[in-house]
Amino acid sequence: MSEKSWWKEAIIYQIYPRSFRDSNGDGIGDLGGILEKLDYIERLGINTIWLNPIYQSPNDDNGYDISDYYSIHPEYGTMDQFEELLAALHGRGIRLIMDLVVNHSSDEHEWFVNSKDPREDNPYHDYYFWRKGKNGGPPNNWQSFFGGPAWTYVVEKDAWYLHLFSTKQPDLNWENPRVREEVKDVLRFWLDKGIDGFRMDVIPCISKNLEFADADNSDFAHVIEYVYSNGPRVHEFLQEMHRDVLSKYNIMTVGEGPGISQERANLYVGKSRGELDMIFHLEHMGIDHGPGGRFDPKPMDLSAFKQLWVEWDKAMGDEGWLSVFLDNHDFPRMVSRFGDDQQYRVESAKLLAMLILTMRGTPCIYFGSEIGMTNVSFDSIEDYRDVETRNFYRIFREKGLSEQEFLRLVEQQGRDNVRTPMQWDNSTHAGFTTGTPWIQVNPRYTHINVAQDHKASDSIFHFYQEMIAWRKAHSVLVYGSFTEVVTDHEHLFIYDRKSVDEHYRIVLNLGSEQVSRPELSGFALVFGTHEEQDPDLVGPWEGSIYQKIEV
Ligand code: TEU
Ligand code: CA
Repeated sequence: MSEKSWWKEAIIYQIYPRSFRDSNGDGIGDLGGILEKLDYIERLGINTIWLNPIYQSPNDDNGYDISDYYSIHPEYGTMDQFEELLAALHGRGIRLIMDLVVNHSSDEHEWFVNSKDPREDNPYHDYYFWRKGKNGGPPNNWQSFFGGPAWTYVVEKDAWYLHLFSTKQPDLNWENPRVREEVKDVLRFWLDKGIDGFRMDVIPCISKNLEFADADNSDFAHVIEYVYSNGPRVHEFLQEMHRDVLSKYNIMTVGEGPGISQERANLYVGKSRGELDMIFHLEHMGIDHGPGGRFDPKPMDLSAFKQLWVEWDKAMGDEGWLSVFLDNHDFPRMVSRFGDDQQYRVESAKLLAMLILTMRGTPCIYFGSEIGMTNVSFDSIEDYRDVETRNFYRIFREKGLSEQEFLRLVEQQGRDNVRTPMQWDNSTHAGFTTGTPWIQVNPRYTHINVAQDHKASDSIFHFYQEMIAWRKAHSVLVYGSFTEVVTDHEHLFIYDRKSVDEHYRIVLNLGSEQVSRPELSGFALVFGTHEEQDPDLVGPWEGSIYQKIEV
C-alpha cells in the first residue's frame, strides 16, 4: 500500500481556458468565465484543476509558446483576476495546478530576441541551441512534432536554432545553468502565489543528445523515446529543480510523458527519486497511430488497449504513480476515440468514466467529457485553428493529398476535436460566448450540453457526479491493489481493486455487443452504469462494480 497523499486522492479536471467560458464577449474563454462556473465545477465533485497555459503568448500554439512567464495574457484576464480565481478555488477546497512550459519558450520572448543578436559575447546566445548548418541545410535531419525540419535558419546569426515544435517555439538550452536558474525563478514566482503544483509540458525532452546525430525518422514514436526524450541529463535537471525549489513546497508535480516507457517511468516518479510525483504516460494515446504519428492512423486494438492498463499498473508497482486519462487538449474526444459517439454515446461515455475513475492512479477528466462531448467535423481547413493541423495540411497537400482526404484524417485525430467551446446550453454558440467564438462550436451542442444533462437524472453528467462521489467514498479505489481478471472475451475488461478489508470487482464491456455475464458468485452488485441489468448478459458498454461478500 503506497503512502497517502492529497494528489493521489485528487480528481483532476483539466480546463482549456480558451474554450471553457467567455465572460466578456470577445469569443475567447477567460478567467472571468471560469469564475462564473465554480458552482458547476464544485457540483461535479472536482477537487483539483489543471489549467492549460494562461501566460503572455503570441498564441502560435495556443499558449504553449510563452513570451513572458510572469504575466497573464490579457485575453484571459489580469493577475488580480488570477489571484481572485486561486482564492475562490481554495475557498471551496479546490486546488489549482498550472501548466509549466519550459522545454521551449516563444520566439517573441526577450531571451530569444536577445539570443538572435550575432555579437560574440551575447549573454543570451546559449539560452537556446544554435548550430551551423550542414551542406547548405539544417544541422541534422530531426523533424518537428508539428511536421517539417526541427531547425530554422537565422540569417543575421548565420546559424540554425532547434525547435522540436513550431518554428515559434525555440528549445531552451538546459545545459546552461543560467537557464536552469531562470526556470527556478519562474517556479518560485507561481508557487509563492500559492498554487498547488505544476503539470510539466514535454518534460522528458529538456535534456538533449548534444552530438545532434541524425535520427532514423521511419518511426516517429521511436525518435520521441530515443532521441528527443530521456536525454543524458534529464534526471539530473529534474533532481536539481526538486532539490532547489519543488521540495520546499507542499505541492504536486505531474509530468507530461512523451517517450516515457514502462521501463523508464519510475526513474521519473519513483518515490525515492526526488523528481516528479506522477506522470501522464502517452502510450495509449499512440495506440492507433502508425509510424508517421497521428496523421498516419492504424486500427484501434482493444486487446492492446486493455493490456496497456495492466502493464502500466505493474510498471508503477508501489514505487510510482500515474495520472490516468483518456483524452486531453492534444488528443481526440474519448467517447469518439475509445467509445461509440453515435448509437451508444451516453452508455460508452459512462463506461469510460467508470474505467478512469476505478483505475489505480489519479483520474484526470478533460472538460466536456462529463457531458459526452464528441469529435467535430468542419467543412474546410480554414475552420481549423491548431498549428499542428495547419502545418501537416501544408505538408500533405505538397505530397498530393486533397483537402477532403486530409480533413478525413483531421476529423479522426486532430487536436481541434477537443478544443471546440464548452457546450453549456442550446442557445447560440452553446452559451459559451455572446460574441463570435475563436473556433466554431461543435454543431451537436443542440442536444449535447450541460443544461440538457442537468435536467436528465440518467445523464452522463449525473453519472460522473455519482461515480466521482463513489470513488471519494471508497479509498480502495485510490490505494487498493489492481489485478486483472483474465477473460476470454476481447471486449470484457475485468479487474479487482482490493485492500486488507475490501474487495471490489469491476466488469466493463468495452463494446457494442452483449456478452455473457461472467461467473460472479460471492459478489454483489453495488454500483453500475445501467439501472437494469440482465442476469445473463452484459449489455453494450455496460459497466458494473461488485463487492466481494464474505460468507
Ligand atoms: O504536447 C506534446 C505532445 O506530446 C503532443 O503535442 C503530441 O505528441 C503532439 O500533438 C504530436 O502529435 C505538449 C502540449 O500538451 C501540446 O499542447 C503542445 O503543443 C506541445 O507540448 C508543445 O508545447
Ligand atoms: Ca473572453
